[in-house]
Amino acid sequence: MAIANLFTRSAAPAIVPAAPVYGSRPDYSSGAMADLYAWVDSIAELTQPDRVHWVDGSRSENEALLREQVEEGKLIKLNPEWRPGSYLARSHPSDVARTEARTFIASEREEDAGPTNNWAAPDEIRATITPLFEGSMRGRTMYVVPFSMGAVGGPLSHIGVQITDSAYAVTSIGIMTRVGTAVLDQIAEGKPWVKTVHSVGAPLEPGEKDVAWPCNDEKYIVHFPDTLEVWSYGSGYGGNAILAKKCFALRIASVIGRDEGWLAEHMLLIRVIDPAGKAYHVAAAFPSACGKTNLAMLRPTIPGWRVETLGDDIAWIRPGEDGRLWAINPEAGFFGVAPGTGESTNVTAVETLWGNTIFTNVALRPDGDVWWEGLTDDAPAELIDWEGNPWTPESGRLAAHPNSRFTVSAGQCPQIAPDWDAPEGVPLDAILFGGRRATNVPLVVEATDWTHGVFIGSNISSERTAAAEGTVGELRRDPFAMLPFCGYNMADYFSHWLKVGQALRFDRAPRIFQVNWFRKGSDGRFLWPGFGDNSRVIDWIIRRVDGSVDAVDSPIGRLPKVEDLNLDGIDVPAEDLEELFAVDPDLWLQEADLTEEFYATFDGRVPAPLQSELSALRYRLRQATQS
Ligand code: OXD
Ligand code: MN
Repeated sequence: MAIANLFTRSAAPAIVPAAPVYGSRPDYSSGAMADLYAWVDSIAELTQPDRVHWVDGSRSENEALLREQVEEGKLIKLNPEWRPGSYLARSHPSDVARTEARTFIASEREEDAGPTNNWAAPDEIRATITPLFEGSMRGRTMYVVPFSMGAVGGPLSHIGVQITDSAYAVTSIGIMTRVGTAVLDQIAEGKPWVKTVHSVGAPLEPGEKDVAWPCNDEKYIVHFPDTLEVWSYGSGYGGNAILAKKCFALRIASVIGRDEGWLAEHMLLIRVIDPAGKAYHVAAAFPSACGKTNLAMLRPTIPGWRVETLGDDIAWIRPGEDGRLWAINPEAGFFGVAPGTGESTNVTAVETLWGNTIFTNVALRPDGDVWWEGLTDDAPAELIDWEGNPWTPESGRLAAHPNSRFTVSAGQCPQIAPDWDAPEGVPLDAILFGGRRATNVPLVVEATDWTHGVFIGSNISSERTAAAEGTVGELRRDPFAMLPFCGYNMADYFSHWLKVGQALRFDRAPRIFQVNWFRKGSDGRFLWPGFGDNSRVIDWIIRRVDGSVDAVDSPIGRLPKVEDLNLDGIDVPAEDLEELFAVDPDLWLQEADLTEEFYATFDGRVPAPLQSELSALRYRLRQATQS
């Protein structure tokens, strides 16, 4: 098999002094690089691409890849007058979200994957997927993409290499991570790296014309935590194809974190600055498509408060020698949900997306810009919908897919913290757990201590959204918002959280809170305005951290005194406030029964301190029913 480089076919004439061939294999002599070369050769041997391209992360390379995708009809270049440097991709209609049912944890022992993951025996699943990868890149280019999660060389950072046959994935990884030869230098120095392989599973016969979004009906997203590998087949969707993100930075990294004493979390990261100029750091876990990006880019509606964005989806968190928890955002960009992102809901995101953005499955305007539901109050009179069909407001269907996305560099966010990529990260003051709950869960409740906070985290449940396949609206348990992302047994993960807490100084551990912006009244109306007004909840949280405000004990944790919430300038009727904080002991006893059922699925592996939190909760609730 001939493996040439992408641009060798147009190689410069011999009289031009030899310049490095674009996309060629960089020459290192270290033994560690020999391992990388051998691995790349073995994948090329298996997948049989026409060309191998080593990605150097340069601007000119990125531009060439984008240009090529436009020429091939895989990207539509948006009108530079409205959206410079930006593109629209339209996926195959069947490849629009993470495929949790096709996502596997192939740990040696089944109990290490646990009941919340699809487990597969490593040998068996290798035997199943290897034939799928055989020749899967025929007719295509195989890209080798070295990437770093976290600043290259940082103490909390980790590196990996993704092999992929999707240029769309390469250009997306270029936004979402730090790609380039600096990472190869690290590999050459012997730094461990994670191996990730991705194929869209659509080989081309000689002369066969490619389609706009190649993919395969058969999909496998397989993680091998014992050998730190990911193999993804059949999907081009970001969550399945940008392997540095969910696959590595959450599923594999959670396993590395378990073994090394740190946490890989599905959390945004912000710096909150109070009117006196004092800064606090908050991490918050919410299930997919529940407003994480909105909170990450919060514009407080209360005067004097500011928020700086540090990350919108993933945080790597490690106990420091000072007894505090330190966190970084390992990513370099945002892969956010477009619908619902608008001037009134997240003006910061709208400003971030001014250009240099890859949009996927949003609608196209006649003037060559993009649109999605919620960007503006009124829809344009005509659009091309996400499937490429003419659309008008009368069409009676959505113009953008509900899980349509933008991919954009973090550095483009107007309120990004100046030190957002500082290698050592930031010390955490508070951790929030949230979900989308129409009933029962108050606007905010504070855990009494770390163990109670872990108990709350283990009990998060939320109404399903479009970020993954499944029935939207259905209530599902999503502990720590990590249900689809924890790479090992969730009960062991609960124990790990307890253990990390023990490594902290008790007076320096972040305080833990549960929040719910989505509670509805009996008439089906949202009780809380949400968005920028969530700063009022953050304000109370910060004042709790500071010890400047009291709370009221309730059976489920500490609630604000309503008079301590800053409600200046908004009109939330007293009855709504009462409903927002109502705790119905009978309904909570039913929640406790569901917790018991959930814990029982782990065959006795849930740590005893959480079982005893459950008993204590029931005791307090029963007392409350009697009073
Ligand atoms: C995401 C997700 O894309 O959680 O961030 O699905
Ligand atoms: Mn996410």
